[in-house]
Amino acid sequence: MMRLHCFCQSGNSFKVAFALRAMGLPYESVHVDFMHGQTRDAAWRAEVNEMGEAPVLDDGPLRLTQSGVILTHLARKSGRFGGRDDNEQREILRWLLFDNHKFTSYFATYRFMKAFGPSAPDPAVMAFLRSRIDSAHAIVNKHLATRPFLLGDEPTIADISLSGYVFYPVEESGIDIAAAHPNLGAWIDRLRQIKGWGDPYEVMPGERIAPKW
Ligand SMILES: N[C@@H](CCC(=O)N[C@@H](CS)C(=O)NCC(=O)O)C(=O)O
Repeated sequence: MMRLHCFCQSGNSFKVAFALRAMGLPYESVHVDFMHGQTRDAAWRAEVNEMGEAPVLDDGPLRLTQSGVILTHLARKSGRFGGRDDNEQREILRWLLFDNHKFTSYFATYRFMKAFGPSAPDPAVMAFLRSRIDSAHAIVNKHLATRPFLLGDEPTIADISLSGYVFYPVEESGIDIAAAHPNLGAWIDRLRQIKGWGDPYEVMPGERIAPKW
């Protein structure tokens, strides 16, 4: 049985949980106590992930980190959501890189600082992040104006990757993605229809925390 090291606030982990469920691959969750510093612990880094991050997926002898690597592994393993040919696989990689650099990363940082950070966030930092988020969202919104999913008619792990944080409550980030970007809103609704989709707080372990700032 595969083991997913994750916690419920982690959209990067949700990408993997969503993929496993959509692909029909059985797995068990291992809670990472991120909120109490487990990923900063030297022993955890030595044993589980030197990069100090969730998600981590154990698949037999393989211990995989980086959601993009894990999603690619799962698509190959299941034969699903991985693109039909070399061109589609390159296109998926292009979106995974864009997601990790711009679409997920700025939003995840903004949301974490606003909802779960140890002190009230610096407005100048938040304004910078917000401009980067709005720009990334606008790019994907434009792309989705002419197709239901990133590569066309069918969802792939590119969609699953970009969707890591879009299902969390608006009050955590204060950013209503669907209201600002209707094509993203319609895409989010389509992703919710995929068999296996579940709310991040229901499919991953850990204690739910009310947004702080
Ligand atoms: N690019 C990584 C990002 C993973 C990541 O940033 N995970 C967060 C939790 S959602 C984390 O563990 N952050 C720890 C840190 O930044 O120190 C991936 O896609 O797996």
